Amino acid sequence: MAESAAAPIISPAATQLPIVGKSPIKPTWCPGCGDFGVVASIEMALKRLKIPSKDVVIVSGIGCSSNLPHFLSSYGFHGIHGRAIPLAEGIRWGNHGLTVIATGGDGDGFGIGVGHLIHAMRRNVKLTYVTMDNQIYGLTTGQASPTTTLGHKTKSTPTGVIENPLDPVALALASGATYVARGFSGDVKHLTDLIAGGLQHKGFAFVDVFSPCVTYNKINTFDFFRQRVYKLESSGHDPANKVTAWERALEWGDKIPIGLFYRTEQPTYEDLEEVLRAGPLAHQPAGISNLPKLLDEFV
Ligand SMILES: Cc1ncc(C[n+]2csc(CCOP(=O)(O)OP(=O)(O)O)c2C)c(N)n1
Ligand code: SF4
Ligand SMILES: [Mg+2]
Repeated sequence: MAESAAAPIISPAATQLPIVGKSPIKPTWCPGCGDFGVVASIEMALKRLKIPSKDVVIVSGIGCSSNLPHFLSSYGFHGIHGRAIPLAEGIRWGNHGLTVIATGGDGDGFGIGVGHLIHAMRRNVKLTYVTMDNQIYGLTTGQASPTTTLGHKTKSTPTGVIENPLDPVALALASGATYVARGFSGDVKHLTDLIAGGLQHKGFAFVDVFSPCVTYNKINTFDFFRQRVYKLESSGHDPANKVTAWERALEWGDKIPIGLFYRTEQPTYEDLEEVLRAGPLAHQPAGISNLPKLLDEFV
């Protein structure tokens, strides 16, 4: 697939639908790519919550997965590699009346963009971040990513990966995310529930998704996950318990948990920040009201 240049998305039909649906732009993903299940789940979650198209912004970085905002009829911004989160934070702070969803891949979010991600989670900015984690760089044709498993032979690791893979769920728990979930794009109904829960959550909602790259990752396939995943919701896990959330996050092998690991209510960045508390900046008067006083302080 050709790499897209950073550009705002201006689709003629964007926002014409009252509720987010498909855009006129058809996905360019390979047939069978896991990302189809993710875009369908985001669409269904938004439809379920009946959030008007005009109030939804979907932001991304660069990667196959980061093409996602083009394919839905909300507002969107296809940004640059690793910068989905700062874009999403900026949009949210400019107008925190909007529903802001950041999307992207494991390379985008856990490699080049990981610093932004950690700080957004610890700030508890109200965003929903959905990662399409295929454990490979798909767009650049199959190099190892931060979540590629040990020993995996890729174009950039011809003798096998020698670096320990990063665990996105554990990273989110350690960074203070207040909603931490993992889904599988082969189970769209369950994934829709997790994303809808994230959209309703008051704070940073992190949803990591096993979203297989059928072209460049021949190890972590749909079959690999179908044989291993089990649902936390049917295993007695209490998402209010951070200690057991940690225990579940560390499970990897014959059994791999998906579902809601952890959820807690805490004040958001927007609740605590003095200027944002007065309402969305976009609705506040522009300009500096007390310029002489400010100049006195600084000169
Ligand atoms: C600053 C910068 N470095 C590197 C690249 C090349 N690049 C584009 S996408 C990508 C990785 C994409 O992997 P991932 O985020 O996992 O997305 P996927 O294609 O797997 O969905 C890289 C390294 C870039 N576009 N910009
Ligand atoms: S290369 Fe992989 S991630 Fe990219 S569209 Fe194809 S299957 Fe999906
Ligand atoms: Mg990837």
